[in-house]
Amino acid sequence: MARILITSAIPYINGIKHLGNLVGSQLPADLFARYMRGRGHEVMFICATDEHGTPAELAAAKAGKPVEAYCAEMHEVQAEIARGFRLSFDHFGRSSSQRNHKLTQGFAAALDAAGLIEEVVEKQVFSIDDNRFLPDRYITGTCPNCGNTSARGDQCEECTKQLDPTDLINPRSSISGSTNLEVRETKHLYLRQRSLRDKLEAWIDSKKDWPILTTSIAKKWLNDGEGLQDRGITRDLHWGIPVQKGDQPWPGMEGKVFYVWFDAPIEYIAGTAEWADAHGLDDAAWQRWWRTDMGAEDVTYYQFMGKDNVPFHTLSFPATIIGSGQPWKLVDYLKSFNYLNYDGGQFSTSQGRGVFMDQALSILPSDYWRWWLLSHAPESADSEFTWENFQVSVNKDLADVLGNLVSRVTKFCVSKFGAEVPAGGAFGPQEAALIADLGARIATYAGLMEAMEVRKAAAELRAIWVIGNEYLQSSAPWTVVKTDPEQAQAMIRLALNLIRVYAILSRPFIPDAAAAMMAAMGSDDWTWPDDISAAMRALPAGQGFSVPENLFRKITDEERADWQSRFAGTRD
Ligand code: B3M
Ligand code: ZN
Repeated sequence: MARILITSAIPYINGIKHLGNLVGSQLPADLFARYMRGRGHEVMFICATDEHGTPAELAAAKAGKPVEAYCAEMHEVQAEIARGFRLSFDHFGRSSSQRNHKLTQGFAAALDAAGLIEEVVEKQVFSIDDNRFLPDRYITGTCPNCGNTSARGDQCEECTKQLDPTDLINPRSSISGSTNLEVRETKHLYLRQRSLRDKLEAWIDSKKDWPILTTSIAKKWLNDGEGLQDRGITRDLHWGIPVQKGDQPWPGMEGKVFYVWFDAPIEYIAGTAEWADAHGLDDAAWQRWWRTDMGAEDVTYYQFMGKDNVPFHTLSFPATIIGSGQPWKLVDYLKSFNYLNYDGGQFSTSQGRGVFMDQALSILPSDYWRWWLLSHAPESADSEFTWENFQVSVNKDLADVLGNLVSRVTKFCVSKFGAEVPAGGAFGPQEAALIADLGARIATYAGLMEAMEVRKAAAELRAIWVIGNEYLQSSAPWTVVKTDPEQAQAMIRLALNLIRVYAILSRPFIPDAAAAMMAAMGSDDWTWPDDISAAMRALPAGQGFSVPENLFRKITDEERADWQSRFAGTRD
């Protein structure tokens, strides 16, 4: 049994996320967590809301609420939707927690003690009309790297380049739109990342098995232009973690807070501490996941995120960890995703374009979305959500292939032999061939799941459903029953066992349907079918089963057209 730590990029608190956000981090992380638990490993799966920085302040201001209240409310909203999508976090934390305050201030103190913090009097953009500094997203302008005209002061979402507000061409205030800006002096802490460059490069180079998408982004920003730059890790904002050196004040930094991207990844650690607190456990309980001096040397740590978050996780956060000189766990495998587009354009939170997580759940159960999103995950390239494609996938894969097999087999058995696993006959060559084929395919599927090849794993799972249908097609128990009912019983016994095995295999993708299938088979044995021959004989003859009601329904053309027009515009 291995110990597996999994973190998903923590979503910004500023509103409900769209399906593109979901498929880029939380959902594939959940798939992996569920799979690893299913294989009997000890898993710690952490996510949280990212509550600091300009996104939170701007959204709270727009909602007309104090930022603390706004964050508390939105955290609950996001937590509820995460439950709706069956995201199986061990803990869904908050980056504004006291745990994160303490850890973040502690990291800053350790970095300072290591000589890696520099106090810099820098020039920041000040808005005369807004009477305030405009850090990060408070300022919008043209990206000097790619020309995107709506780049924000912290990063260009188009080309992923990390920016400083003063880098932007034609800058304007995100609050008022004002261009009446001037540059003023203010003192900030800088993390001397440049002096860690060689260590970071050696660490990245040691990750031979990372996806190209991850390493190419990391290397690009490591070697871009003058190379890795020192980064300001504090801001002139009110909301955030106060700048302190551990629990001591930091002279000259009063009234300032840490930069959101400094404290957000630390929340992965803090979230695990919050998990321990929520369960009444001591510090050792979470430290054994994170401190290599406390038992974490045998933990394997996986991170999941969209490509725009990669530079922060391959350079900034590792710089914090390595620079601290303390024995914290570094990520072992970083799985990153391209973007999911929406019906000929982009999903956009700021423009409210696309399907948002709450809207998705209001029209169909989570399994439908989970299946489509995961089986179309934007791994090797960007991918696109279209309603046609969604309808086809759901109707074919879920309703025709999987759902139909389950309902056909159970209904046939009830009508011919009763609602119990039939005892007659024995498996013959056709059954042996299916079992052998299943064994080989399950091994392939497991390999793909372990490698986090999400799309390929989905395709293999679907193929496993298909061979069950093919078996039924060719063995035709509905015909055989007329001449050899004993043999038909053996076929149906096999098929009922197949439903249980499908429940186990499919659970990471479609947990609700899997639970319904397992319950219908009267079983609660989720043991992975390593021994497929035994697994196909697991249900004892005579055991009662039921016909699961409406495992999946089809999406009609009318519904598709309706949703297409309902979600064509922008959200209020
Ligand atoms: N909140 C950006 C995002 O939601 C940011 C991720 C933080 S991960 C530590 O895409
Ligand atoms: Zn750009």
